[in-house]
Amino acid sequence: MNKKALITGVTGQDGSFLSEFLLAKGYEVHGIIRRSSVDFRERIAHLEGKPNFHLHYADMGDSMSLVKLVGKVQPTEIYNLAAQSHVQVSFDAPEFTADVDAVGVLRILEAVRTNHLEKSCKIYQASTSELYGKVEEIPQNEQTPFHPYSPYAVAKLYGYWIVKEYREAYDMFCCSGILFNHESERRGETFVTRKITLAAARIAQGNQDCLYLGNLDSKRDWGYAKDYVECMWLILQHPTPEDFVIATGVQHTVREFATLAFHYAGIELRWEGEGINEIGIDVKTGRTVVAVSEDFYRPTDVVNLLGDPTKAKTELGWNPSKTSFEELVRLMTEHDMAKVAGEGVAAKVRMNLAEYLEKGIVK
Ligand code: NAP
Ligand code: G4F
Repeated sequence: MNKKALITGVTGQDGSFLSEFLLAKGYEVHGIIRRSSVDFRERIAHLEGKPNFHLHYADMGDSMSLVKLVGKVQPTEIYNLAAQSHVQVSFDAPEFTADVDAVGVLRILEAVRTNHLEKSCKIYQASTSELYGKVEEIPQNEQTPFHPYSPYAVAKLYGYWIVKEYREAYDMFCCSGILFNHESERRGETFVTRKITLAAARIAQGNQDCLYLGNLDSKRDWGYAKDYVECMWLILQHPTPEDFVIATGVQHTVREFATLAFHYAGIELRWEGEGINEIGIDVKTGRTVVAVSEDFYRPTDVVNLLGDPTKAKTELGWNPSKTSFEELVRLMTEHDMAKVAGEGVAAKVRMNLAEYLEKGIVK
């Protein structure tokens, strides 16, 4: 049978890497996009026009669009990655987050049932380590109790349980990957890692003075997104539908991430002070280049995530140490150093052009 994947959230970080991965495996890939006033599809622009890559308008909040699309595509695998995925934003838009991240999962499951594809279509649900929230044990594995600690996590908890319920009630092949944080050069710019690597690059090149962060003590198990999408696929190739923790088993603080990113950008940091008064100083110039702002504190913050990937390692044969923390920070920082340098050149060209037009040197 031809392998046909439908990816919700195809424009996101994971959706773009997963599309590349599945196309390389010979899949026909279909992705859901939604209407926006600016068509910003940077992460998948290089895939558009490929014969096996197709985009369709639909929305996780619109059942009818999902039912019609699933019926039209007749996928053999669905990867449900679409979500309002920013934890801090979920405190400001909790209802929207619940609609997309919780009820959206139900809509996908029902779209499969409505089209009578329960026995031919496997479903992967993008679950999250945020379910462990105010953690009850360290490290966290498939048996660790959940304690969601944000509107995002509560919505994702519904997604997790409804997937389990449909698996048991209707014998569907649907599973959750409980993924710990995974980052890349394609990570959204308001997540802490990308915010840091971009700022380190801008500060190193004289385009920004200071980076403002929230909780520097927060600990995360950070992996590389490109390695993690392979696991999403492996979960659906497993003989039985099961849930898996996907993590590296290594933990670092936000402060450690920042120290290393600035190092790769050519700036050595020294930390002084505590809490809201903590600052990161450029050892060479004595300038404060990192400071703490309450604006980035959360009403409840998840501060100690560390995953135990033993089950994924032994049952899926997945390698959690493919990309080390150091390599991840280096590749993201190097990418952003080049991006910022490119922006500088483009700005200079625009300035020169404006000047030449004004002086009539070019018309
Ligand atoms: P991301 O970059 O924020 O991408 C989210 C995707 O969801 C985007 O394509 C977005 O489309 C789409 N989307 C949002 N609302 C939608 C709606 N109403 N209808 C249709 N599409 C909608 O997220 P990511 O980092 O790739 O993460 C992928 C999934 O894994 C998410 O479900 C996230 O919650 C989960 N997860 C991520 C991590 C991580 O560390 N990255 C860890 C655990 C779980 P637009 O481009 O149009 O906004
Ligand atoms: O990068 P973050 O925003 O990621 P967070 O909250 O862990 O969520 C990400 O990973 C989850 C998996 O565990 C996914 F489910 C979710 O979709 C998303 O991809 O924040 C990481 C930590 C937090 O503790 C936060 O308080 O960094 C801390 N932090 C400190 N300063 C900051 C900042 N976070 C952000 N976004 N911005 C800051 O300035």
